[in-house]
Amino acid sequence: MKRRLAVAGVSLAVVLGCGTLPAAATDSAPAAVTAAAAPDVDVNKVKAHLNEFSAIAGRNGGNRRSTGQGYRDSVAYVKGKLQAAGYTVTEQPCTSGCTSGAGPNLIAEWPQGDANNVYMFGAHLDSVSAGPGMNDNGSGSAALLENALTLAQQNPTLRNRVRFAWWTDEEQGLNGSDFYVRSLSSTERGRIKSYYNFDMIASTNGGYFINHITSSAAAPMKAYWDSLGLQPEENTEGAGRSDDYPFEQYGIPTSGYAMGASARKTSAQAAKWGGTSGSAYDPCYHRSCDTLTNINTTGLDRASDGIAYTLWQRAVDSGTGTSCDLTGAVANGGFESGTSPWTGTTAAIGAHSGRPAHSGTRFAWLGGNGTTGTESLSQTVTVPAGCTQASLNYWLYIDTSETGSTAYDRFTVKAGSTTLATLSNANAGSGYVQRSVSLSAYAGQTVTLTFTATEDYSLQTGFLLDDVTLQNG
Ligand code: DTR
Ligand code: ZN
Ligand code: ZN
Repeated sequence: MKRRLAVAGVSLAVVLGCGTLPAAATDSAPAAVTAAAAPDVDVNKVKAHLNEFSAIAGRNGGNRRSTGQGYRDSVAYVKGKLQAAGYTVTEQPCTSGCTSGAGPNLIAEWPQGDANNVYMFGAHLDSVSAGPGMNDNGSGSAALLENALTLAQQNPTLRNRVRFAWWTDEEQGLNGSDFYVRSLSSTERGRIKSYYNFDMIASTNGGYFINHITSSAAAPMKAYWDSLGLQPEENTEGAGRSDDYPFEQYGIPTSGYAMGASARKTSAQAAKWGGTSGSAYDPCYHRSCDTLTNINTTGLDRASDGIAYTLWQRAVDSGTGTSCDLTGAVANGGFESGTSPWTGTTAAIGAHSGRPAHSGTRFAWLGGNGTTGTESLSQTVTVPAGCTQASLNYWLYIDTSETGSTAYDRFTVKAGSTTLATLSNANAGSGYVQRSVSLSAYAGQTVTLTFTATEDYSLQTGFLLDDVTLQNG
């Protein structure tokens, strides 16, 4: 049970954009120049990179583990290809948290587009010691490399910045990517609008899995696989187990493709995707048989093309000349600097004993009174016209004394009078969870965002809100 608030009802209003209609909604505007279509990524070229990784493992004791020469040779191969294509490439030694002797991360950025809006695409380049790691994770590494080379070759005008990463020491605990994210300043982290991960994208008995499939970051990944009729599912098996996790923990929206590891295909999945139900998605997961024959070429092709689709959607100039900068669109979203400009139940904002903030020391504690009432916080925000992928991200800790799955106490997120999300005591957990709703429909508009907690007469549910931001993607 929390403290009682003196003031009931806080609402948050956000104003989006500058009042212009999107081009599609007007017939008086000249036809927008549409973005160049995403290219087809040649799966044979992706497989040629896999052949190189296989040969490298063959020369180095049969693996590409992070501490071995097979890993360092893999780095040299990827780096050489990227540099020849015109990339600025950085080897980042992992100086803390990595296994002793692990080789570096490799980071490559295409030097075009808005450096304040970075879309990152990453894959781990190390294998386990047991084998050459062709599906895990030659597949993601090779698909990413061929995408980077295709981008350089096509050289479209970029609206946003594209950065690629090949991570070290993933197999020992996501160490290379964790080091990278920890090493960034908060300003640099804030520039990364989404991170896309590719780990095991050619499993021979695989499925079509997408990380955070309903998020706005995942939208282009899902749209591409939907267009192929693949009926993708959430990547539950891989949740928290690959290099997207450190980014997620810092509040950066993440998604990615995967085809699965040691978990077994269900009969429903075999019915829609083919393959063998009751068998592992990758029967050679972490084994010596994860060789060139352990590659699903069809899956690899579909993932490679979906990466290109996503990259083009996120970064290639749409030709409309509009840009999107959402920096500071939500003011005081972390509640660290007083209550302004929030309106409503501003007494909910503060450092409260007994419950933590998600970051910093202050947060908004809505509800939690165990008595009938409504509390809300509002702020008005503007979504610039160029922000056609805007999402409202927030961290919410639902803490309840209710039991069971009946919704008694509710939390809503509204834009104007439209309810974008409804949660309740039935969604309670043991800590903060990042949630997001799309505000893409509000590009070019000003809108009031309102977070509201409504409780019934007994058994408290507290809705702890922190780190509210607007992001592109
Ligand atoms: N990071 C993977 C672990 C993993 C486990 N399940 C999945 C499913 C989909 C992708 C990855 C994973 C590894 O490198 O072993
Ligand atoms: Zn992996
Ligand atoms: Zn692995």
